[in-house]
Amino acid sequence: MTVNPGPPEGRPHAPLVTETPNPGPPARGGRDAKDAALDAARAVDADGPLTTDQGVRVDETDNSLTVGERGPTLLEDFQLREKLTHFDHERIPERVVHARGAGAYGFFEPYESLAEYTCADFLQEPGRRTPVFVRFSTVQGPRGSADTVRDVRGFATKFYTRHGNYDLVGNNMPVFFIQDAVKFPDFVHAVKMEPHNEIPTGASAHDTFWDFCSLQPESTHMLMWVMSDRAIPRSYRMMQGFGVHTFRLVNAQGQGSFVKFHWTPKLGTYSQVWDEAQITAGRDPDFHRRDLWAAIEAGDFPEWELGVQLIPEQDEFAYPFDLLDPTKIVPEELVPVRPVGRMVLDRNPENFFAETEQVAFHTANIVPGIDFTNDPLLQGRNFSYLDTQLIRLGGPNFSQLPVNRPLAEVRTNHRDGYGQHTIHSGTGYAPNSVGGGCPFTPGGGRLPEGVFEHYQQRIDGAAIRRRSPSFADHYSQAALFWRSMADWEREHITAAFSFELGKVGDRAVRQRMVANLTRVDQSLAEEVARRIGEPAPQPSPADGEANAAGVPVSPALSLENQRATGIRTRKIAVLVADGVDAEQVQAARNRLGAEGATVETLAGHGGTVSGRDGQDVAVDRALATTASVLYDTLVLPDGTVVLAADTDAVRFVGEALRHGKPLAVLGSGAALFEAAASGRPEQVAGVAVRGNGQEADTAFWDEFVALTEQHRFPDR
Ligand code: HDD
Repeated sequence: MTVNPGPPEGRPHAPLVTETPNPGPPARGGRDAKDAALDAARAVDADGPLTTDQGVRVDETDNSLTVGERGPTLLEDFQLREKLTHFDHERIPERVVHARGAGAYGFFEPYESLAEYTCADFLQEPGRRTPVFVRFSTVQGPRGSADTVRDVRGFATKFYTRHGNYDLVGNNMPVFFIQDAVKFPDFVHAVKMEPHNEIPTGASAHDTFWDFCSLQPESTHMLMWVMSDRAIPRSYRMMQGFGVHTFRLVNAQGQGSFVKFHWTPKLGTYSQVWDEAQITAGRDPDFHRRDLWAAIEAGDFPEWELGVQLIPEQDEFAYPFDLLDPTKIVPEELVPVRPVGRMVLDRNPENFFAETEQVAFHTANIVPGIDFTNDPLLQGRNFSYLDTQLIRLGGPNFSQLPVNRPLAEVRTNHRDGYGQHTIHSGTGYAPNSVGGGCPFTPGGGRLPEGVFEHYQQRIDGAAIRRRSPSFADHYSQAALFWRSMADWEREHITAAFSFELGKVGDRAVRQRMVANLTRVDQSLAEEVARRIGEPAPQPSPADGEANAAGVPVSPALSLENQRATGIRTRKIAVLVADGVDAEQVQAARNRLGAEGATVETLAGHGGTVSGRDGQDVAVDRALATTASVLYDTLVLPDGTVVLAADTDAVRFVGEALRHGKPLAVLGSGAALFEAAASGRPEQVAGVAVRGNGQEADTAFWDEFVALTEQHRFPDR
C-alpha cells in the first residue's frame, strides 16, 4: 500500500520544497518507484484496510449508523456523510466541446535534429524520447455519446519536454470551420444539440448547424472534409492529425520559419462507411475507445510520424492564400511534408477520470523554439483554453494534477487558490531580497538555453474589427478538395450532404446551402438538390477563385493515397459451425495472425463447434454478441453450409458486403455468401475464392491479405 508521507518530520507546517516535486507523467509501465510524489497521487491502492478521507480505519461500509435496527440514521455517522458528500461531488463539468474522448501515454522521438529551424529541446537530438499524453475526441456529442458519429476528431498531444509542457492541440482535419475565434461560440451553439429539446446527440444533421454554415461560407472547405469519410474514421489509430494553424519555429539565433504540423499514422488512414458507422454507434458506442485501449493492451502500440511543412519567412506572401487563414491548407504539392520524428502510444491510463478527463490542453502551452502566428483563430484559442480549465477543473491549480504536471521544474510566485497541493515557503513576489531574489529571471542580454523568448515580430497598425481581404476566398480550396477525390469519395461526400441537408427542415437553409455548393462544384450541388428534393440551383457566376487553391489537384488529400502496406491489427472474423474445415480455420489463424491481424472465430453459440473431422474448434464469440461492423474482413471457410440458413450469419455477411469489405470464401462457404449476396463470389470485387475441392494454398492467403490491405471495395 502507498503510505501517505504526511508532513516532513519535525517540520509540521513548513516543508523544504518551494514547489511541487514535479514527478511529471507516470513513467512507462506506470509503476516507477522513483516517482514518489506520483505514487502518493496514485492513491492508496486497494489492498489495504478501508479508511475515511482522514485515514481513520472503518469497521464496515454496508450499514448506516442507526438507532436500533429499525430506527432513524444518526447525524453523527461521519462515515456515511463523508461518503455521500464525496459522491455528490464526483462530477465535474464536461468539456464544452470535445467532451467525449480517449487518451494514452507514449513517447515522441525525433529522427534528426531540427536545430537549424528551432531550439525546441525535444526536437534537437535524434532518438531522445520525450514523454507524451494524447487525447482523441469527438466534438459535438456529450461525454456519453457514441464514438463513430460523423464529426471532426480532436488529436491533442501534450509533450512533457525538459523545457516545459508543449501542447499541440489539433484535429484530424487540416482546416477549421471559421477564421476568427470570435465566431467560435456561434459555431458551437449552432452545431451542438438544439437548445429546446437537446437533439441531436453527436450529429450535425440538423437545422441550426446548416443554418450557420450556409450563412458563413468560410466553413465550406471544412464542410467538404466533414462530409467526407475523414469524419468517420475506422480507428483513432488510423487517422491523420494536423496542427491546423500555421505556427512558427524559432532557432537559437532567433530566426523564425512558418510551420504546419502533420501526424501520419503508420497503420494508414482508413475510414468506415456511413451505414457502418451508424450501426457501430449502436452495436458498440465505445468502438474507438475500445479499439485504442485494446491495441495498447495487446502490445500493438499505435504510431504516428510527425511531419512538418517548413516555409521560410520571406515566402509569407508567396501563395495565393493567406498562411494565417485556418480555412486553408498548404498543399503538399507546393510544400512537401518532411518527416521529423515518430510518436508511439504504449500505455493506457490507469484511471480515466484522473488522467483522460483531467488532462488540460492549452494552445498557449508552448516551449522555447515554438511560437504563434497572428492567425486570429489561434489568438483567440490562446485565451479560451486556460479560461475553460478554470471552470472545468475548479480553479487555477490544475497544472498540479499528475497528468498535467510538467517534468520540467516549476517555480512560480503563484499562490493559493482552490486545489493548491504545494506547500509553498518563500516570498511569492518579485523583486524580493528576503528570498535571495529567488525565483530569479536571467534578465537582459543573451538568454540561457531553455528560457522562453518571444519571437520578435514587428507589429504596426490601427485597431480595427475587419477580416483581412486575404481571407476572402472561401471556395477554391473546397473545390480543390473535391477535385482531388476518387469517384467513390465524391459519391460518399454527395451522400453525406444529402443525408445531412435532407434532415434539415427549413427549406431556405437547404437551398442556401445548395447554392453555396455551386461555388464548389455545379454537379455536386445539382445532385444534392435532386436527392433532397430541392430545385436545381443556378450555376454560380465564374469568379476566378478556382485559381486561388495553389494547385489544380492535391493527390495527398484522397484516402486512396493514404493507405499503408500490411494488415497489422486488422480484425478478421472467421465464421464457423459444426462441420467446418478445422484445418482451414487454423490456416487462417496462422497466416493472418502472422501478418499481425487479430483473428476471431464466430458461431451461432459460444464454446466450441466440432470440425468436419471431429476435432473441436474454439469459438471466440457468439454471433449474437457481435456484429460485422466490428470487423475489417471475413473468412467463410468450407463446411459451413448450415450458416446459409442462419439469419444472423446471413445478415453479418450481407452487411460486410454492403460495406465494401474484403472476403475469403472457401468451398461450401459459398452457400452463406450466396444467401447474403444473391450472386456468386467470383462475380464480386474484393472476394478471394477457392471452389469445392480447391486447396486454400499460400497463393490464396496472399490474395486475401492483399485484398484486406486494400480495406474496402467501395465500387462493389
Ligand atoms: Fe478547441 C477543446 C481542437 C478551435 C476552444 N479543441 C479542444 C480539443 C481539441 C481542440 C483537440 C480537446 C482537447 C482535449 O482533448 O482536452 N479547437 C481545436 C482545433 C481548433 C479549435 C484544432 C481550430 C483550429 N477551440 C477552437 C476555438 C476555440 C476553442 C477557436 C475558442 C475560441 N477547444 C476550445 C475549448 C476546449 C477545446 C472550449 C473545450 C475543452 C478544452 O478546451 O479544454 O476551450
